[in-house]
Amino acid sequence: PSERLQLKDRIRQLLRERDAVMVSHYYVHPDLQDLAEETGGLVSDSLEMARFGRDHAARTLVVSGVRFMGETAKILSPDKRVLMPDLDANCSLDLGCPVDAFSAFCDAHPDRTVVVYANTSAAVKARADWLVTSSCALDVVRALHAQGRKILWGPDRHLGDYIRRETGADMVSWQGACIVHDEFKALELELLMKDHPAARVLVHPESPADVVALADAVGSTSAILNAARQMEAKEFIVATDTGMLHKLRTLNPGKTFIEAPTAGNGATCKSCAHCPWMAMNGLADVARVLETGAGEVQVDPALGLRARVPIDRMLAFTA
Ligand code: CIZ
Ligand code: SF4
Repeated sequence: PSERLQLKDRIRQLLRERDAVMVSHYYVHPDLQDLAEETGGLVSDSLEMARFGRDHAARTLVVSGVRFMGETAKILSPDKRVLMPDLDANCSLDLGCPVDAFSAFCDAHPDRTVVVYANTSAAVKARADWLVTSSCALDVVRALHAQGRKILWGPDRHLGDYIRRETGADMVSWQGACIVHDEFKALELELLMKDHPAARVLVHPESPADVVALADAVGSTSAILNAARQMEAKEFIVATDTGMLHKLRTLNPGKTFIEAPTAGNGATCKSCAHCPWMAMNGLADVARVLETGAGEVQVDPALGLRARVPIDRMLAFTA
């Protein structure tokens, strides 16, 4: 523990010396979430992380999360230095949506408006008309559908299916999945609900449809936080990355939060409800990259300019 406290103090000092600010995702280790807040930074979802980084005066951003979040920060702030604790922290949605194959899919549907999820590479964003995160996806697609547009969606198939069911939009979808949310299991969830009949069920829409169908509230990390705060219940079952439990518990001291069940157990599940890439972010890494300048995110400037167009559209839509 004393080593942890020393590291935290060292990072506080480095942030001041290097004119840097920390932004952390809800799914990273609690230490990185708390430190971001204690030092004037932010812990949030990818949409608010991107906006905060763009608007903050610091010349260096330390982004604790996964690769696409660092890239998005760099695209919005090309003149700032963006550091990540581990540049290998990726995402199964990003990895499962290579730009060449995705572009061919878009080319095969020239009549469709291309809407992509934030969890994609800069190159895939550059191919898109719209970028969305799970907190604004429904509203953006609803607006496009109202204008009579047909949608090409990617890469998360469960989120795409959910948006189609909710909006009635005409959508074709890339077939990617998040290895964390894809593993939540409806049958096991129903059994857990029987053991906790008063519990409310909160589900992220990257989860399979039969899990979403059992939810009392479906939505992004920020929507899940709001639902937990507003609902009267004392107990909640949560189907999203377990990193989220830290914020849920600190903001709701009188309430109990239970992890939704995934396939298998520690020996057999792939992610066990915690993203292995988010878990690559640590205090020692933050200190190291601030110290040495390693872990700097690079995005080709011309590509960044093209990728910025759909991101700016989203930020203006949600302003
Ligand atoms: O699952 C993710 O990576 C999420 C929820 C990203 C985000 O939009 O914050
Ligand atoms: Fe990607 Fe899923 Fe990890 Fe989020 S939790 S970064 S969607 S693999």
